[in-house]
Amino acid sequence: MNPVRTTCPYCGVGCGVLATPDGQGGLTIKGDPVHPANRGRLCVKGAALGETVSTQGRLLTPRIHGTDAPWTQALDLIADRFTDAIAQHGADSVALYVSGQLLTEDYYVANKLMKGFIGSANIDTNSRLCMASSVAGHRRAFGTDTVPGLYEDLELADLVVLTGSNLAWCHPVLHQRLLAARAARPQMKIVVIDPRRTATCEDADLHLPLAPGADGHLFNLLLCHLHDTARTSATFLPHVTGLDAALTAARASRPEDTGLAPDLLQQFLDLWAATDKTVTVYSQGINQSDSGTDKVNAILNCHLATGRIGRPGTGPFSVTGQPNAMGGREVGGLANMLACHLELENPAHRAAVGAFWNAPRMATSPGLKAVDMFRAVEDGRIKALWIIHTNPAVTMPEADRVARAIANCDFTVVSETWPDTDTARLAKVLLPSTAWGEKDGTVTNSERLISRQRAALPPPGEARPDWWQLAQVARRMGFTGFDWTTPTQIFAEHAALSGVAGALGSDFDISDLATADYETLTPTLWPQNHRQKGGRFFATGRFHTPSGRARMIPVSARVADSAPFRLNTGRIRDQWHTMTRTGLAPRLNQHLAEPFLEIHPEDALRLGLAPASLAEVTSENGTAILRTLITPKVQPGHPFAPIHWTGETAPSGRIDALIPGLTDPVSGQPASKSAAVAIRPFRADWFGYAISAAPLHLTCAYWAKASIEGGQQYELAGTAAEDPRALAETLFGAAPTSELRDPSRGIARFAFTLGARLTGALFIAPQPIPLSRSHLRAALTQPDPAILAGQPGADRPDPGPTVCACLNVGLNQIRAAIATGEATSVAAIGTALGAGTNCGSCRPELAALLAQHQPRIAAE
Ligand SMILES: Nc1nc2c(c(=O)[nH]1)N[C@H]1C(S)=C(S)[C@@H](COP(=O)(O)OP(=O)(O)OC[C@H]3O[C@@H](n4cnc5c(=O)[nH]c(N)nc54)[C@H](O)[C@@H]3O)O[C@H]1N2
Ligand SMILES: Nc1nc2c(c(=O)[nH]1)N[C@H]1C(S)=C(S)[C@@H](COP(=O)(O)OP(=O)(O)OC[C@H]3O[C@@H](n4cnc5c(=O)[nH]c(N)nc54)[C@H](O)[C@@H]3O)O[C@H]1N2
Ligand code: SF4
Ligand SMILES: [Mo]
Repeated sequence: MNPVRTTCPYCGVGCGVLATPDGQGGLTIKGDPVHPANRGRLCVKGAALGETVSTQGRLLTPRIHGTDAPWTQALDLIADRFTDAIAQHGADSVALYVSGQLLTEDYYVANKLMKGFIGSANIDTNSRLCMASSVAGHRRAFGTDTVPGLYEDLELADLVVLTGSNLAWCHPVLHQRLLAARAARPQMKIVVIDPRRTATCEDADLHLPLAPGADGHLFNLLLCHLHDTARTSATFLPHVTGLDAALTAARASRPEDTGLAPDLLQQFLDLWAATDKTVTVYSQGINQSDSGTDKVNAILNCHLATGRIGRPGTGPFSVTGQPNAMGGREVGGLANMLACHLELENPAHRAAVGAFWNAPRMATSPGLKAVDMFRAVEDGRIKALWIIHTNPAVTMPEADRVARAIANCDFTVVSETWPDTDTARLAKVLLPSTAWGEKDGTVTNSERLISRQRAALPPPGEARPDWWQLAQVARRMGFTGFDWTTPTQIFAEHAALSGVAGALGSDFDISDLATADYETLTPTLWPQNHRQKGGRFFATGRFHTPSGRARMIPVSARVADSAPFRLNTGRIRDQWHTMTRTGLAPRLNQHLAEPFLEIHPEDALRLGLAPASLAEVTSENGTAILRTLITPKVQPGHPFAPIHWTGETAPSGRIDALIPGLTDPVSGQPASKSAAVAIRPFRADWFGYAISAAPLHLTCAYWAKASIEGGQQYELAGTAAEDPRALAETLFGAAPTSELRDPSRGIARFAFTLGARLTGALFIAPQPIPLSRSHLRAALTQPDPAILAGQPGADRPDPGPTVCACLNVGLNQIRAAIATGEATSVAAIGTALGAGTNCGSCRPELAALLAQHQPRIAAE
């Protein structure tokens, strides 16, 4: 079969993918060699896409109160309930909560329905948790939400500063492009600013472990330094207002506020000042803060003062997280935006969009932002809520409270691909959506490149696209203008509206694409109109403010008050958010398969936390139990935990249960990286590890599940003393076929077989189970008669924890190759073992392993 040219559904790099149906419902995946974002590269998540498209367990029919129902009945019910709520309680009593993972066409329909026809702006999106501070910062400085530069600028720069971005894990292909550019031009420098030592630091020339939250201080000090050393741009400053006020505010920041060693700070200031071709890349370490917008503007101030914007190799660069975070901004999917970068509160803009849509009831004021929206759900102001393509019961701050609010809402609709997500389980009506690989549309990546997603598989069951669901409900509510039969028609309408916006001065004008051939559309940079086709913005110094000049913003930098512990949160390399897709691929579960807490050795010692034990983390919002990972990579007082675990995969590992609903006053974005928490050892009576071909039903205090080849694995711990054999029988519903007990040490091990095939095994001990997971995990597919010994036989060396997920190479194998001198570089590890030679996502870890051994290699 011919490959279908499409785009990866994960991060904002927006890599082109060639997906070839294998004729059995699956897909073979390759990087698209001609896509400009990746030129054939894929990271491990993209490469594993073929392992996530199975329709087993998918939501395949609409459900009303848990019972399958025909589409007509579900759609009529939604239209009736929304119409009733609006009639009785007004337009603001209904809300849509959508996602930066929607396609532009889906997003366009959702926004048109709410803002033009229902007449409320109560549509907000998970981008509020993600990009809102960047949007607000751009609008304050440029007068519009415009990303000025291109990916190419990271390659053309002489200095790339990454702040609050773990690019190696979160935008891996862009990171690889950056490293390849530096390899070709070694004078290029990479600086990472992150309180934590991340995988991205392994390849950096300089790592600034700043005090958490102190970016505002750092960039304020930089602004003062640029001014004091006469590095500001005499030619660009006439295009900028507010320098003096910004400087006055910046003078309040002191070097000690950054927490950086004075010489390190000076090195950074001098390097930035001396390097014209500088790009500053930023992401959630900047945005997710209660001063996120100020942090963004502190960065933009430095680029504006030096005119380092819009020219090749220069500029601030907000890397977007989700595949269509940018498309959502373009259609106006945030509660305080209109469409095509027009302003909701501008009467001329509203009139133009209203006329174009032939809209009966244009929203006139901003709607509720995510945190406030769910508070309004909680207190009953929102009577009907429709959640599409996002899992807020897991990912919103104060997640327990949000989950309760959704459960108690009069009427909740969830459009999903899976029936059992934490949010889907709370819905009154569940609508089955087509998934990636089955649907058609467009997405815009971080550099404004519009790419097609194309269907390679037929829609399973009765699954329908998200745009279709929205349009059907709109029609049933009596609205006109929702008659599209294909996403092509929606895109053409969106592109035509952008022409109206362009005439009003909007930067987002893709009117040339209104008549383009959608089927064959190749990746295209916006804008696309008679004035500008692609390229960069702002080099000429013309901005979208009333004066035409950019605004520098005075930033009074502040950091969160001290607390015993401030919890930092974020992502791991091989998982995507709540793991509903990546969690299905066994190879993506090999790297880190359990919720964990990275904590500094001093803190662990003080708290009495042993390695690999469990820690109980509590905030005023909730509690989590996490595996302790003791590491000097985090600062004392600032532990880190990943966000990916859910009620389905590890109910006590839901991190957002801990995060308060504290938001940035300008953008409304939650401060997700600095929750005040208390930590103590979790006193477990027993620990366990299980593998099982069939899913297990667990009730113990702690469990974490991950899919593996042939079944699943479980980490377990309990607080009530249990008879191990009774526990084994309850869990597996059968008597074990063999067992191994050592009562004096409290150790009990059980195996379950069906004929000659191992169907499960359970290991119980009073301490964390020290056995090799990679060895035990393999037993479901590779028979091992000595499984209960827990150790590989002499003929079967233990590869250790997986480092390279693509080629399945373990830590022990890599360490051995380094120790024997077989491998002295990342490339040599690749030659010897294959590790790092496919997607390259693990190369930073290989470099770190080499660095650990380097002194010894040098000494020998
Ligand atoms: N593997 C993977 N990749 C992803 C995703 C995923 O789920 N998995 N999600 C995608 C999405 S939606 C997003 S938004 C992006 C996010 O991409 P990133 O923003 O790169 O990822 P995070 O891990 O959230 O946070 C980045 C870093 O900010 C640091 N940080 C915390 N506080 C501060 C601070 O005060 N200052 C500074 N300078 N740094 C700080 C953290 O230590 C962390 O290393 O990733 C995208 N890519
Ligand atoms: N503490 C803390 N919290 C955070 C963050 C953090 O760094 N720290 N990061 C925040 C950020 S940046 C983000 S972007 C959010 C992400 O948070 P979410 O968007 O809530 O997480 P996802 O798991 O991506 O949720 C997407 C859902 O859509 C479903 N789905 C998949 N395909 C389709 C489809 O085609 N149609 C429909 N209708 N549904 C589909 C998936 O099964 C899944 O349940 O989390 C935020 N929360
Ligand atoms: S870097 Fe990885 S996750 Fe991001 S778009 Fe490319 S393949 Fe997908
Ligand atoms: Mo995000």
